[in-house]
Amino acid sequence: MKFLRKIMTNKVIEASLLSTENYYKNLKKYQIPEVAFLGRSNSGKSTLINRITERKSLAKTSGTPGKTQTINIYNLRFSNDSEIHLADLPGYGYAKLSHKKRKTLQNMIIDYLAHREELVAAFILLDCRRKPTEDELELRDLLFSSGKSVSVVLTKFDKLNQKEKNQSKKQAASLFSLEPEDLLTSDIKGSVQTIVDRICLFA
Ligand SMILES: Nc1nc2c(ncn2[C@@H]2O[C@H](COP(=O)(O)OP(=O)(O)OP(=O)(O)O)[C@@H](O)[C@H]2O)c(=O)[nH]1
Ligand SMILES: [Mg+2]
Repeated sequence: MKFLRKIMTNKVIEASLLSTENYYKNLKKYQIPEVAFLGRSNSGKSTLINRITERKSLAKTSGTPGKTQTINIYNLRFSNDSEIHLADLPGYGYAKLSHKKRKTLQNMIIDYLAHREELVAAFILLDCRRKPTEDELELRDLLFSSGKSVSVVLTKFDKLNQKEKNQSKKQAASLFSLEPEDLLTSDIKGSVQTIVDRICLFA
């Protein structure tokens, strides 16, 4: 059983930044499937990219929201030799940016979701400590109407006790019409293998 689990477990063996653009139309077209990390600013998108690729600073992270302001596409190769592109997107709706900048970033995400043909699956990252905002619900609706596969990742799970973890899962499951066991979780140190395996499904 242990052996079986081992051969079914995928690892990212190569990861590199492929392109950085501020408009979806400037993104090159590829024959490789793409998955995207979305969510509000500071939800932990760039941090999770570093975790799953086991790189310290492949994606730039910051304690201050609004760090990622471009679409950054990474190329990942797995131990089973499959390949996928992973897009790190800016935060959706960060109130402290100027109205103009916020609109520009929101439109960048809306256009990307509507037109990126390579996109096969979206991962929405939710900070498990926070009640979902209007912006996050708007993003959820955009994802649902994109027709792509949607996975939910509750981030910063290390910040909650067991009771809060259960409550947070229940709340997110109901918002996304999922069962609590369908949700993915991540924390600063624990394993992110289930997330790697979920991404690998689309490669
Ligand atoms: N404790 C804890 N902190 C986390 C976790 N994930 C991210 N953080 C912290 O949250 C902050 C924001 O992380 P980022 O990865 O930059 O967030 P982002 O979603 O890429 O933010 P934007 O680029 O602004 O959209 C950083 O200070 C991270 O160290 C986690 O699982 N646990
Ligand atoms: Mg970021």
